Amino acid sequence: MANLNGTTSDLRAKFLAVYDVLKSELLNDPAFEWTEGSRQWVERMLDYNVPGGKLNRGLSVIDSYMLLKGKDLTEDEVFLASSLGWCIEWLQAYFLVTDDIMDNSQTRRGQPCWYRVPKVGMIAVNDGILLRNHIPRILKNHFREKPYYVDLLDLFNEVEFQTASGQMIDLITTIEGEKDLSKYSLPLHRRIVQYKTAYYSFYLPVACALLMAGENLDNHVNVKDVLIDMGIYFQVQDDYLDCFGEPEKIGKIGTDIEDFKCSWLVVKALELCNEDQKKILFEHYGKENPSDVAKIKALYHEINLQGAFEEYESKSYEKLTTSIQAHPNKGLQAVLKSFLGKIYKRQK
Ligand code: DMA
Ligand code: MG
Ligand code: MG
Ligand code: MG
Repeated sequence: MANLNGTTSDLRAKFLAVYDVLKSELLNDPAFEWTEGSRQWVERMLDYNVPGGKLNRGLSVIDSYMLLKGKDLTEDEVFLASSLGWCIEWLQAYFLVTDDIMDNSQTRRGQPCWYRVPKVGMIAVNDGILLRNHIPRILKNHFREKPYYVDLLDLFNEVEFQTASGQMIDLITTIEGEKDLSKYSLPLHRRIVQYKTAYYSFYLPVACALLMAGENLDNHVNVKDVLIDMGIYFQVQDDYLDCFGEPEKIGKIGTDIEDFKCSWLVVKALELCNEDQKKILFEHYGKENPSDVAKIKALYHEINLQGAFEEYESKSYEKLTTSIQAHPNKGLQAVLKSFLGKIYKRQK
């Protein structure tokens, strides 16, 4: 059985074994005439980009399905839940490969971003498209006969659309910010992170488990609302770690200040700064130069943004716990609690 804070090492091993099965099916997809070179490229690309993360999203499909069912899973059920978990990890890989290009990032998961690997470069764009195309291939191979197949396809399509739309507003907002930084606000930040992060990272794993359990997603809007709030809290942590996290722990070097991002930190800074401090913010935010970035970081320390974040973190935890306790279904309560336990005060 899984405990409240995650999956047992046994389930983790089973989950990882499913990756090898799915990969080998994709490398032998009969819809393409494979050559040694093309097979090697895709295998290296998958191994580099799909399995190296925390795997929280993928593992939580098995976790959630188990908590919803309330008893141990059959081998077949573990395989199916793992496959859906891997579809989410594939979706994540696709978004990260393209996100790193657009954000001009250096590292991801403790290694160079895929597009920075020699001989990869902009081939990474097509690799992203391939990663995205693998999802319906996996779903077709394993779920075609299931009564919930159409709902599954529809779910992945909808969540992908929401995420891509979130990425779009994350990027075009910086054009407005460059004109007038004071346009950045908490409601704007909330809208960006709800779409770019919350749907695919928090709602999608639980929605997959609900579909496997034969549930109609329309009956679970309140679970969705709590998960979206949790996803927003998760992305605020990501924004915080971009500046204050240790690259060795988070596996990536922050770029939000250079990229003029509407990060939670800059929004909060606009709230806390006096007029003189605001001038520094307006003058140095969004510049490539390390000395500009250093001035912004010094300002963040001066106004104690870390303290403001800690306050936000404990308030969010309280609010989320209250909404979880208000939930009528014990199985779903356990699912939500397990999610919150995994991310509260995370350092990576
Ligand atoms: C992440 O936003 C959102 C998606 C859909 C990848 P981000 O650029 O803040 O992520 P990271 O900090 O991991 O680059
Ligand atoms: Mg990024
Ligand atoms: Mg980004
Ligand atoms: Mg980030």
